[in-house]
Amino acid sequence: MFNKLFKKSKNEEELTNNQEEVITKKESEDTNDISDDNIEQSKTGFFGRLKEGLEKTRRGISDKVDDIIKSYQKIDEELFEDLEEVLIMADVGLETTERIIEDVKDKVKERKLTEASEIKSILKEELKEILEDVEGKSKLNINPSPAIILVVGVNGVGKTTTIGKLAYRFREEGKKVLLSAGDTFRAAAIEQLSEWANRANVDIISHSEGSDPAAVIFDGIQAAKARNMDILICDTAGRLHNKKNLMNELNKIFRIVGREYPNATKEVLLVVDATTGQNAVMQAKVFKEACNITGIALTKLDGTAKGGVIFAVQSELNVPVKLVGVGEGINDLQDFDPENFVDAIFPE
Ligand SMILES: Nc1nc2c(ncn2[C@@H]2O[C@H](COP(=O)(O)OP(=O)(O)OP(=O)(O)O)[C@@H](O)[C@H]2O)c(=O)[nH]1
Ligand SMILES: [Mg+2]
Repeated sequence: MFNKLFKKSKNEEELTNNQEEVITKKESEDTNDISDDNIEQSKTGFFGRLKEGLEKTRRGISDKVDDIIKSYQKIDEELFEDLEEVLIMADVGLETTERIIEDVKDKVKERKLTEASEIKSILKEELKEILEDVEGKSKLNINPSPAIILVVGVNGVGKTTTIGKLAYRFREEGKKVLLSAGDTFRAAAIEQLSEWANRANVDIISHSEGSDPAAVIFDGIQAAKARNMDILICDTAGRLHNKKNLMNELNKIFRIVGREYPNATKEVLLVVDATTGQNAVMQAKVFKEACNITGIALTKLDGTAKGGVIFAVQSELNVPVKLVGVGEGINDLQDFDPENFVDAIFPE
């Protein structure tokens, strides 16, 4: 399926030239941080962590909805206008907000509701419905093995961190995981991924700074095959000279994957940063045009009031959000669960 997306490249034959493969076996003594995280994790639990992470978004949506309910006794047009404002302020986006308000109005009419206090549960129901629209598709494509996950997104959104968290999780599940340092744009990017490989106690394939990213992915695939890996996770650069370069480079990588790993289960995971609000939606649209994105990881939901952007991402792009990042720790990545997500924003 990747091949359809690719434009022609002349350099594929050069891929194995000039490569300096560095394979690092990780030491298991570097796991102190991880154990601390585990202790923390078991104290708060997954839902608790999600709730904690969504604190600001909750205040921006749920608390404001409570204020509206208090100031209106009966449901009327002005109440809907206030509700609309709350959603827009929470970065739900104009198009998605309008859809939500229309649907809430319909439900209110159908059920002949008149009391303002009844609005909250209707809104909650509607928000869940929007997020569940692509339900069933929200699991990462990693079965059957072998699988390859290509992680893409603009610079700074959390790609490398998300890879580190995923690698740790898969390894904890007993899977054989290999990383490939396809962001060769900066030496620091390679080092950062190596650190994560260390923490997650998995191997990494990397070349030196400035080398051909597609060549690193090529070597990653050969190593994954030779070592019978379950999952190969590939980092990519988000910081290139311009958008065209970035997309050409990604297409070249996709071509290599299509050619060298045709039977692997494939996931193209776009990482977007919730703190950028509507910009995240714009980025997702640009990437969706250029590559066959199969899932989205929405990071940095902790510490932002813009968590409402998830509704816009999901409803405007029709690409499932599969993962949510709620912190910088190794355990702060969760499978996206619409029901839990809305319950965390609207606690009882
Ligand atoms: N609070 C919070 N910070 C996060 C989360 N995910 C990533 N970060 C932080 O975001 C910053 C950038 O993350 P990276 O993983 O380096 O992002 P990247 O997309 O690989 O960036 P480039 O390699 O520059 O393209 C780091 O400081 C991470 O710790 C998250 O879910 N929550
Ligand atoms: Mg990175």
